[in-house]
Amino acid sequence: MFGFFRKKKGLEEELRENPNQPEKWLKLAEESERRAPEAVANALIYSRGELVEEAAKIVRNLAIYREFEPYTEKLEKELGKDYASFFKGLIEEYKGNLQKARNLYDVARNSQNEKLSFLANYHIANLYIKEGLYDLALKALKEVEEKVPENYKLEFTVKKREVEEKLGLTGSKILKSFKEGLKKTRDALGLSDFAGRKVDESLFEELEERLILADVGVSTTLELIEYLRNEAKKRKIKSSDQLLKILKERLKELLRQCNGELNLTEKPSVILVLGVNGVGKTTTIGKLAKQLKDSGLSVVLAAADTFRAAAIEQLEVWAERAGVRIVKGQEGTDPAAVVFDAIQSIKAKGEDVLIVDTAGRLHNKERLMKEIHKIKKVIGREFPGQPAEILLVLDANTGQNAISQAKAFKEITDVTGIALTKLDGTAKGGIVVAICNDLKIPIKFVGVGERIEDLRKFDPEEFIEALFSENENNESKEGAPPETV
Ligand SMILES: Nc1nc2c(ncn2[C@@H]2O[C@H](COP(=O)(O)OP(=O)(O)O)[C@@H](O)[C@H]2O)c(=O)[nH]1
Ligand SMILES: [Mg+2]
Repeated sequence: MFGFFRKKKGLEEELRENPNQPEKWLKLAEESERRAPEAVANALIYSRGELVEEAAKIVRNLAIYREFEPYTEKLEKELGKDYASFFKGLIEEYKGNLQKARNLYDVARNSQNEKLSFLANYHIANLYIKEGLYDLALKALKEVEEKVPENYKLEFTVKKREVEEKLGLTGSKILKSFKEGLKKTRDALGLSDFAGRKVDESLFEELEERLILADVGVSTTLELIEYLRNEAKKRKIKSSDQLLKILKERLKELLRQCNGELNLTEKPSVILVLGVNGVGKTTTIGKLAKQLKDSGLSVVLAAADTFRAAAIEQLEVWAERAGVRIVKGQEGTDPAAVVFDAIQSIKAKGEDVLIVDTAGRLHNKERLMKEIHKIKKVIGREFPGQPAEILLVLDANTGQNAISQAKAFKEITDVTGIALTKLDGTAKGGIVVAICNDLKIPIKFVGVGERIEDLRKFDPEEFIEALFSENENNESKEGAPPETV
């Protein structure tokens, strides 16, 4: 303990005496959030730009974009326009000025330094993704595919796969089942009943009822209706079709705040999966393992739900289906010990991702809290900064109860994302909106069935489109090959 503090103080002193130690500046940036902006700039300058990937990662991970801004001038003076432009680009992207960011990255992509040129290109691809220009994104990603630095490999592979999925190059079958899966919620909402009506008090009342029926939640529903009333008055809306359009846009806007990507920036990355019994943790882990594996990553599962032998066996079945390695212990073993073993074996084999299954006995909160904290401590000790993801699994069928569960888990630990399962066949799909609005936790995945391919990255746009789409009577025919013309 004391040794640690001495070491930290020593680092700052050492750098004061001899600042020409770029790696140590990086270390300081990681240790002291307050000094991070200055330390990152110095790491870059003293390494003559060699540490650009590491520096960019710290600026992103610590979200020190704004604090870093004053240092871009110094970068320009010391390292030239290329480097300064890249970091200015990061800052503009963060502020949402995408066009400005792209112009800045464009300057940096011509740099002589391969790493800087890669990063600039990679960020340009990211901008295309943000703007929904997936074909351009894929082209940009392919251009730099040969030059991906080691510590970007994970992120790069996942990103490329996502873009390919968006372009329908993979997984188009899954897209269909997502829309099918939401059928009951769509029926509960019954938005098609509102078509072609005039906007009056009874319309608002009925709409309110339907939203609550679909589990959008009382407070969120009231907010939405209030918003619609105001907009209707302000924009003099007369027809229900226009009103529904406004509702749709509003819902998309709301859900966009909860859009989040799986954080896999480090190698290895650890994903800790939490949630009460029966919500679908093990199933979700199996599906996720398969997806990550298909995108080229090596994945290991840790069976830290040691409460029941069946739970371990079940994870084994999923590991086999996904074709990934599993680390397990006997029933009743200390879960943290299983995690420790998994970590040791990953260190030895150099694998990419560890997913930890846990037991979710929320009725014994004290004990669960202890267990989770112990697991987290073991992970953090071996892999500093991990787990990168604490994924909470919630069952859409439980409706408003899912919200209480999330609140209980939030009290126990930080939750970085939600996987919402069983959206297929539930009429309570509106819970997505309630979760987003009430909890403000990113929804990273939705489960739409029991098969290994039935896990989707949550996409607000797609979700709302599916809710508002018409039910097709010939849905079953959709899978048939297209008729030739
Ligand atoms: N329909 C449907 N069932 C699911 C989904 N995810 C999980 N399940 C089912 O939910 C049940 C409990 O899942 P399990 O993974 O064992 O939950 P755990 O106790 O949290 O690990 C199993 O029967 C799964 O097949 C989903 O997205 N859709
Ligand atoms: Mg389980």
